[in-house]
Amino acid sequence: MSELKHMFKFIVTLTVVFLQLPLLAAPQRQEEDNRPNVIVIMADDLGYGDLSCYGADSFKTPNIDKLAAGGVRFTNGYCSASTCTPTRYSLLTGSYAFRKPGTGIAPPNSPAVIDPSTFTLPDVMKRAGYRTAIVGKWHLGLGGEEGPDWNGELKPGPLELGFDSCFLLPTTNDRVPQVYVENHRVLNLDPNDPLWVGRMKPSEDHPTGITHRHTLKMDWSHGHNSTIHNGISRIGFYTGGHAARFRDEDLADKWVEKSIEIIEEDSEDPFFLFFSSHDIHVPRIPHERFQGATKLGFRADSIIQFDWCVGALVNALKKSRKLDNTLIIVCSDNGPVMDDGYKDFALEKLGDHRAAGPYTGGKYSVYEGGTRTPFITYWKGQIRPAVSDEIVCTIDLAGSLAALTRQSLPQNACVDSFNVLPALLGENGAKGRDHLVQQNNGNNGTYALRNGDWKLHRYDKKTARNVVVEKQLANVKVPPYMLFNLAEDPTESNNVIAEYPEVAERMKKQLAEVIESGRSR
Ligand code: NG6
Ligand code: CA
Repeated sequence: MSELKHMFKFIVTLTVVFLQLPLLAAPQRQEEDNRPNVIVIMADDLGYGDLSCYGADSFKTPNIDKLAAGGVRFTNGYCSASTCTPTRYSLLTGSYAFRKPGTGIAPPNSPAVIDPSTFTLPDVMKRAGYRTAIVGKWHLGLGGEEGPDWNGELKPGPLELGFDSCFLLPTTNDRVPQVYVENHRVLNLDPNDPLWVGRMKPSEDHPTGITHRHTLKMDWSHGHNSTIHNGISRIGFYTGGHAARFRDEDLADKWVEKSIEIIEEDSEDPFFLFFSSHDIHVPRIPHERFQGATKLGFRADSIIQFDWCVGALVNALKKSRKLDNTLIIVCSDNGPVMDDGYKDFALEKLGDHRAAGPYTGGKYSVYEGGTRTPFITYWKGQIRPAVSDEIVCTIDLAGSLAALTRQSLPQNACVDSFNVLPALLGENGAKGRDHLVQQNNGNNGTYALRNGDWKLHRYDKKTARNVVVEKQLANVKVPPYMLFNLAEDPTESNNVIAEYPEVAERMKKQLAEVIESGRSR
């Protein structure tokens, strides 16, 4: 080899090494200081059409609209399931919930659904040096196999999954018990009044939504007729823990108060906050100051309350001069539902409002209304305002925030989480997902696969809870497969499986592959 050739090779090698240096090096202090704070704001049961920036015109959601107008508003943003526990499981693990048994709607005494050995979204952020916190709804179980030790240490839970701190609604607001959990303990629990939680009526004379129905401030319509607290009967039974019990009306204020503490904390490290609102899940009991805010009853009043929370977080960021350095993501855990067990007249007072926007179905279904939900990203000065049609999903936050913090995911972790960061940041020409699997609840064999404009439904059972959101929940007969073209038929009304057998075969195969291969990344 000639001298010149040697020299050339040397220069090329040197250049390659230099180009890779930033990728190989451990995060430098200087780089760390550029890491933005990240707040994931997840609403509960908020539908595609439930915000004025997504077309609602029966009421206004000015605070979220402001983020949408100054950030990216996604028209193809999804959560991964049409119920809470599996969506939250996927958000935190970056894996489809159908891969793991026991990821359906968690009962009050559910043990921790996510194994502490799992590499999670908060682990991603912690590894990048973030302070990590969750405030609000958990609904992913607490404790080992025996379930939660309500009077002792509640672990494993968020702190064993990468969160430095947690302030929780441990189950759902309609499931017992109505107490806060701070880190490993029920807050304000008096040891002389221990908390008992169970599935069976604890004594003959224990008042329930059935025996004391006349005393209720909000009547139930199905389920929700067990222990009464705050004039509302719930799913499941409990006794004791009186000093620890909250008022439903105060939940939103509490989430905001606790989140502001995280935002305002004086620290060199950025924070990752999962603001997990209980709004607008039943029982919908907004604070008195929001009751009557709309003409649509407590369901929409709770949307106004949620919007207020978003505004309060943004104000806190402004006040502490952190707004320019914070990526905010607004999303939902599943689509809308009208009557989810309480008589709050959501349907009767609905008027022209369409909670799922133009889509069919809602909570519990794999029609678009079940999982296509509001999805907004905002980062002042960094994200240029846009409306994006790219497909993005809450399951992608682990992969995308790993990219944001210049990390790669471990090979066997977050197996379904794609890096869609450029799309989330609204970069020109950036692509989202090319396909996405949706599911309803747990691993019960109801799936949908979206690929481009095509959507395949797959039902391994003969019936599914597929309902139009404005109607009462119903199990309906379903065929094993249906095929829709979302571009021509966004309401999934016209099953074209007979007309496009090749498309159907291709999609069936792709869906089976995603399910059987154990990973899609
Ligand atoms: C259902 C409840 C519903 C709601 C849902 C979970 C009845 C009849 N229905 O079983 O009210 O709590 O579970 O909602 O009890 S989720 O948004 O947390 O997934
Ligand atoms: Ca939900």
